[in-house]
Amino acid sequence: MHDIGIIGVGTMGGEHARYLTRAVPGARVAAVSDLDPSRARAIAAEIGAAVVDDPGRMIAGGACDGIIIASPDSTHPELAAACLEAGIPALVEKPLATNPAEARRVVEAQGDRDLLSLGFMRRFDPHHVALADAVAGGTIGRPVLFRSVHRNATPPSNVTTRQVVTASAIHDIDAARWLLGEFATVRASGVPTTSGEALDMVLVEGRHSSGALSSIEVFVAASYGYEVTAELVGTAGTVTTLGNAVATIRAGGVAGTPFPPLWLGRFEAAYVAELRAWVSSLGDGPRFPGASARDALIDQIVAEAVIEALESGSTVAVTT
Ligand code: ISE
Repeated sequence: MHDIGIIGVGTMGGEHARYLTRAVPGARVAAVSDLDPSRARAIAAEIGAAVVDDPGRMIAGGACDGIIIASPDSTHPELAAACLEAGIPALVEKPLATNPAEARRVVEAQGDRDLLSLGFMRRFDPHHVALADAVAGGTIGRPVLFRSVHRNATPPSNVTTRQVVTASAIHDIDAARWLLGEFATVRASGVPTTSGEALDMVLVEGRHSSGALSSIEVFVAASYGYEVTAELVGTAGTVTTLGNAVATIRAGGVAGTPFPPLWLGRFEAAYVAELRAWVSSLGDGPRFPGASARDALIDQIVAEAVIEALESGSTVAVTT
């Protein structure tokens, strides 16, 4: 049984605590920490864990076999570095950092150790795995286009264009790299659709080193619900993810399928699979099959190129 500590038990960290408690054999949440002590106490009481006020003490205390970092994005590099210092494995929620320089410092501090795993859960999403399987099986021929649609119902309060890219679009960037290989260049454009100045609707066009293309739409103020779909177009066919509805509702003269308000409703299976794979990797277990810290660094570099492309209106080369 592995004892896990969770730093940050807000929306994402709180769900990780519940997933670990009810759906991940071989692990239990031993301790939680949060900047809001009442939030930490509430989740601790719900799942039966201890509250540790100081995340540094949780990391260095030696009582946990692994740490999940689900605190605000800006805290990820420092906490990941603390886990490296303590030699304790960590599952770091994306992104690793909010800029490439900070991400690079963490990757360099890790060296050739394999302590950090990154929470790009689409690599465990059954829908996206079906796309990867089609490529691996040669079903669609040579993949030439990845198309991703990523819509949030409402943006985080005071969202910035940088956050739209580094906190949201970075998922699609990682999925595109995972499916088609490295980016060579990106172009991007965007529009503000709400009262703020942030470009909350962003379109990214990527060209990969293989010659394949990516087309990514990220719209964080879509209003109607949370929706993520993806498609791979190949020389012999296409593979497209299906919606995650389990039924069509007919009422009031219309028929439709409900959309979840948040990403948790769409990606629960992905998160549980990701947590099971990470817990299995602890101790003498097999290597975590998901994204590595180096993947997260390259994702961050591509995200920075997208931000530069949005600002300049030019095609930006991706140099890793
Ligand atoms: C959020 O942090 C996530 O990781 C979700 O998967 C993503 O869809 C959302 O845009 C982010 O804000």
